Amino acid sequence: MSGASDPLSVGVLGYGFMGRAHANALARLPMFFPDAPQTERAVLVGRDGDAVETAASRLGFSATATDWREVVDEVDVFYNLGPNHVHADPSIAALQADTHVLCEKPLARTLGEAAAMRDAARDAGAVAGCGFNYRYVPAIRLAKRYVEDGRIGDVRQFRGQYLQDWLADPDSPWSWRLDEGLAGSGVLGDLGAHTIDLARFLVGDSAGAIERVSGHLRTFVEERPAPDGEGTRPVTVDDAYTAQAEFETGAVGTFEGSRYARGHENDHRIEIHGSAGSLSFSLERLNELRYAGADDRGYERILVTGEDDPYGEAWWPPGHTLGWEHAVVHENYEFLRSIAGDGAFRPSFADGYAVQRVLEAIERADERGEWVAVDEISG
Ligand code: 4PW
Repeated sequence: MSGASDPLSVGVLGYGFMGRAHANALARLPMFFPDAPQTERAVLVGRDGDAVETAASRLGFSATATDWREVVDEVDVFYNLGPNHVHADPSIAALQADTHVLCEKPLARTLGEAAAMRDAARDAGAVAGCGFNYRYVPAIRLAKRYVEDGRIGDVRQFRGQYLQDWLADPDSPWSWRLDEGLAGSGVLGDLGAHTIDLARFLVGDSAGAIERVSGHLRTFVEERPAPDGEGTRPVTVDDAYTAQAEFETGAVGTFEGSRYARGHENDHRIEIHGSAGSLSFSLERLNELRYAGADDRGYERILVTGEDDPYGEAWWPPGHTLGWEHAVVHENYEFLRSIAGDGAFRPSFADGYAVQRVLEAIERADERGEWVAVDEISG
């Protein structure tokens, strides 16, 4: 590990989509957020030695490893960007060595694993963050500001949909995301976790906790072509889910997710309706927030790229839009700042656990065909 004034050494497990997103964020930080703690992309971890070497040279890591056990107590910070089935053990081992951890979402496959991770984080002298990156989209942060400033009034309704289309073709190949043992759940954990996290983030302070939920999960295609072209493999998770929710104040919620929604490649939509106004956001137009106040005849479109908007000063002149990857840069910035002692990082492992509890309640509600109280769920 490095000394007090050295850059933080970062070990990263995974070099797929999330590995690239976070390596990009670490590379961008010194250019756009000069007050961010310095980091060194020290070790990239993956099972395939040749592939990890190639990825490391492209993503700017100085060393590689094929076993996370050799890495978690050798670095200052460990990014767990692997598939869901490798979230728990490496993250817990890192926290036991007081290594800071950023783990991708959903926190774990099961509530039991999530509870063990939350406990390890509680007992560690290290920061533990869960990768709900959409909290760091500027328009989402502005939405939170609007809720806090009372521009929505009393929150009455939260509506969240996360829609994708990459499984609409029944010949799309099988992957780990379609296996319950590897992923935990399907669309519910992969996309629904983001929606539930945003519900907690945006209206949790005003509408309170999610108290009870209904649940409906469906698998449309039961088997898919094996990735190696040899036969098929079973799909053991949901392709789509819907759920209703009730918050502590009596506010109502609806959550929906699908990887089967043709016409929506990656669209996370949020609407909040309150006694004084409404907010509307779509990830397909992530630079915009729409707001309707009590006296407005419709929504006003706010371009969230001004200097006073969240993170606006760090990037381009007003009106020069941002993309998906910028939220990951902001997430890394806040996470590293909290390691340097500048405030507690949220979403924490406790937040990841709280989301997992709602996911579990939705699954139970589906199995039982009735509403389930979230505080009945433990693990
Ligand atoms: O976390 C999510 C992923 O698992 C992402 O934000 C989008 O959906 C992209 O891939 C999946």
